[in-house]
Amino acid sequence: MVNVIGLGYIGLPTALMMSSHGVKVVGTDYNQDLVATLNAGQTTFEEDGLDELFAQALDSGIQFSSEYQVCSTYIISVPTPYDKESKKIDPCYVVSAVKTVLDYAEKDAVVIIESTVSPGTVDRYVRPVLTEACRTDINLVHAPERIIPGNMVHELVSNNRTIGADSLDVGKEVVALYSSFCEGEISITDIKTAEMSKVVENTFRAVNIAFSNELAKICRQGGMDVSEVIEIANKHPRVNILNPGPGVGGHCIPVDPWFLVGDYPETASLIRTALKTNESMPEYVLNRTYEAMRENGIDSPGLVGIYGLTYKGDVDDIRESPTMQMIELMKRCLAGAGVKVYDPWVQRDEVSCQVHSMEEFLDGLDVVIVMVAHSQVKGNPGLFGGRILIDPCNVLGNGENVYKL
Ligand code: SAJ
Repeated sequence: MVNVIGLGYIGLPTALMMSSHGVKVVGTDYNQDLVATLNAGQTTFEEDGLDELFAQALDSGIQFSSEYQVCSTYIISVPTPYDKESKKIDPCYVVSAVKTVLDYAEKDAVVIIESTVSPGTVDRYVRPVLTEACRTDINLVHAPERIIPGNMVHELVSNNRTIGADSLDVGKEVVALYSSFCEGEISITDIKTAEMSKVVENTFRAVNIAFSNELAKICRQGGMDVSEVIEIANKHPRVNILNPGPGVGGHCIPVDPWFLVGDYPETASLIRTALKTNESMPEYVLNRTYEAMRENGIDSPGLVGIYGLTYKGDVDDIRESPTMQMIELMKRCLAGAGVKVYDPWVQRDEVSCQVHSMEEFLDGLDVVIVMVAHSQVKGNPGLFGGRILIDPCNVLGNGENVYKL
């Protein structure tokens, strides 16, 4: 039996996937409301294919509880927040989950940490917990996830994976477990290499997005169309530039690379600069908006509409979203004046300037910033009834009233 600890964005789909592939699974979360929702037959967030997977897992007998289980395999997928000042990881949830697991774990149990952690976290914070509890029989493993919100269910099956373990035998045992559903290649390595490679994957993406954001600024200054430049450059067989945008959100790409900057402040200078470039984008977009307003004889700063609260298109997740960063900025610089937000994917109230229908949103607005590329807006500037549109995601297509980055 496998006890999955933490039933959030990663733990829940992983638990469901294992269960629907014949592994006996109990999912545990300390949030009793979440457990009650799952036990009432409902999933807790929207994701393509998740409801179908949930139904299969229920048929296969998955159980949900707020209690840890006595068993021989645990998967820990709890959050790993980071300290916004020091930029270092805060492993408190991982450490506390491991401590509790030790009260239940059978002898020689395998404890798999899926949560993203900075390189060295297991050695520094988790191993001492085992020593203190006299549980050096426990086999620690790091098996970082790689799935992308919006395509999680498919990627869980098809992505390659990494297993970091202290011994090849334990590594192979864990490979066998994940092979129950994973069709990708599974590499076995040591724990620190697994920790590092995960952080490096997200850092690679952050640095490359920063490159495209910097290109957008250069092209604007030099009077060139960045999308066209990138499109042409990408025809080179060894060039693959990502897309500039209004900033980088989500709980991974704007967060994980800071672990390296926090731990290697002198060395990680390129990474620091890249992160700062990405963080500068909401302000850049706002300035571009005010510029467009002035060009059109509209009061600047005046009332601005922001379409999209989530961190990317067609998800309901707002963690670290560029829109939230932009609203914070407007609060600081303009005392929060002049902003209205609407996101068809977010019905719950997240910010005070939020409205819940397109009609209410467009009422009284001259300018809309389309911060998120939800499918609804793709190639569809008409949705906004002729208003001036700022399109940092480059989704609307060309139009007289459409301003690109
Ligand atoms: N973005 C751009 N330009 C691009 C691509 C993305 O500005 O060309 C922005 C998006 O709009 C979004 C942010 O970056 O704000 C991140 O979005 P994403 O879709 O690239 O990635 P995430 O955060 O949803 O998921 C990432 C994935 N990591 C990589 O692609 C290396 C995923 O595989 C990881 O599992 C996940 O982080 C994680 O949990 O670490």
